[in-house]
Amino acid sequence: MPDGSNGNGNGNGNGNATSLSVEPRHDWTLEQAEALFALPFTDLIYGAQRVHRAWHQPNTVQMSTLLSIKTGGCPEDCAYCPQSVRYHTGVDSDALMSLPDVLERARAARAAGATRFCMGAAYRSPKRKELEKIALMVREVRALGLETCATLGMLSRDQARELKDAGLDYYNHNLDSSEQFYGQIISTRSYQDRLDTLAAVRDAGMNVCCGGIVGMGETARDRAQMLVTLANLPQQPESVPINQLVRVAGTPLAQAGDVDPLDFVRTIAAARVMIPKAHVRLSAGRSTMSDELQALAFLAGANSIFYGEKLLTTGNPDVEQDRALLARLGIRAEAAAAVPGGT
Ligand code: SAM
Ligand code: DTB
Ligand code: SF4
Repeated sequence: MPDGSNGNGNGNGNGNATSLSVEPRHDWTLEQAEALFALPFTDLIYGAQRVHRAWHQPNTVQMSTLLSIKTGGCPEDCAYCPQSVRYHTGVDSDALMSLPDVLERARAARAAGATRFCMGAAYRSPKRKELEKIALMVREVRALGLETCATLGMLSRDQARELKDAGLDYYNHNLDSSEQFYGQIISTRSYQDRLDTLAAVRDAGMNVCCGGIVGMGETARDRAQMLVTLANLPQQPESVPINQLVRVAGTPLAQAGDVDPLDFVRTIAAARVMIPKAHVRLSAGRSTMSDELQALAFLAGANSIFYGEKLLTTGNPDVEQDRALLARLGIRAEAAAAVPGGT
């Protein structure tokens, strides 16, 4: 085929890896996204690489370290989550960590090579006093020269502005899946609640970190639909975490079926194509992934990881293991965005 066509064109410009637009589009249809997921595997990866190299430095990953600053006791009923008070998972409900303890962990993350520090709290939404304390944490962590991220549940517009004023760079709030599937996973808040928080975060001027989970029993169509929703937002997220479900005993999804690893990689590749400028994060689930599967995810356009031996309550590969993997692959850590340096 002298024109480089792979013969899979479906007339909408997305069935052919060489015709995939490298520009962000906000008019994705579900049919186009499903056609992307259904491409021959190497065509999809090739398309993702083309998009990746148009916008990103190849062979670099952004490294974020997570800290659970308030663990457990959450009133929400997210079926995947070990921190919901409704499930018996062995995760205790702790108080909000103190500022000195958080700063000690942030300094350690910086010393290990992380450039972003992400503080997670098991809240439905933060209360006034809690937000005041967290805003102070954000200020002080940023003064260490780290980019700051928080994930605290739903935010009002005023709360989003308060965090922005404190210097919060990113807010993580995941759609988790398609609107259609969401109702089977969470009943205590709506998909629209999630979208409203994302709009409040965006309007306050923060970067949006928003993605989802693969492996909860959703279909390929649900994965495609979630990415359509993200891609078609007025402004696409800057960061897109793709988590593989960590099956935690005691949660309703403890017995969820295995994900086909190649379908997981397809989700990463589709996120890369549909949200071209974002950092796509290979997020939860790496502890059970082989080096080869992680290499495929990087090949598919993932360029960010959680770095450090713990996610929020579950394990993550240790730092030495990740350093060895990245060295094997010739991948280096991405430099931090300019954050006013501190102590
Ligand atoms: N409570 C806040 C919220 O739900 O927005 C912030 C913390 S919550 C733990 C952040 C995200 O972690 C969830 O939206 C979900 O995508 C992810 N997550 C939680 N449990 C997980 C699991 N077992 N496996 C994979 N991802 C998980
Ligand atoms: C995201 O998308 N994944 C992270 C982060 N955002 C907050 C959380 C993963 C949590 C995995 C289960 C746990 O460790 O509790
Ligand atoms: Fe609570 Fe967040 Fe876990 Fe849902 S995902 S139960 S909101 S901590």
